Amino acid sequence: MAEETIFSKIIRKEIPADILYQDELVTAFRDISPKAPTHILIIPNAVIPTVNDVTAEHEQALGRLFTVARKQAADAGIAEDGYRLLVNCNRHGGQEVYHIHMHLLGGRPLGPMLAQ
Ligand code: DGP
Repeated sequence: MAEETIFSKIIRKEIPADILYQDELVTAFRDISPKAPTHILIIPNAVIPTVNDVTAEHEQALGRLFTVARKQAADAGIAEDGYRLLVNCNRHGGQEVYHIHMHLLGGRPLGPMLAQ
């Protein structure tokens, strides 16, 4: 069993978070430290630590991250202008929380994909 993180507590509503959407597979909530006017995290409810741990079993939940991202972007009014979906993996990717998550960022021009 993969180790739980603070995100499992958010999924179970044991700690506060601004949850925008939840179903049996995924949860979407606002990032505590937003890097853009819209910054939403979309996560599977099951603990998958990193992209390196993904298997075919996870395809349904991970596919849903995209359908929820599309809907959240539309609801936030940023679909037309555009946005960025980002998944960090391990140290070089800058991953801080070891429960796989998709960042939905938008609401302003985001600039080049990488700082350098
Ligand atoms: P990453 O670097 O890809 O692992 O991003 C982790 C993100 O999770 C980071 O943008 C901040 C966010 N985050 C960390 N702890 C919490 C929390 O307790 N609540 C919420 N809403 N976001 C959190």
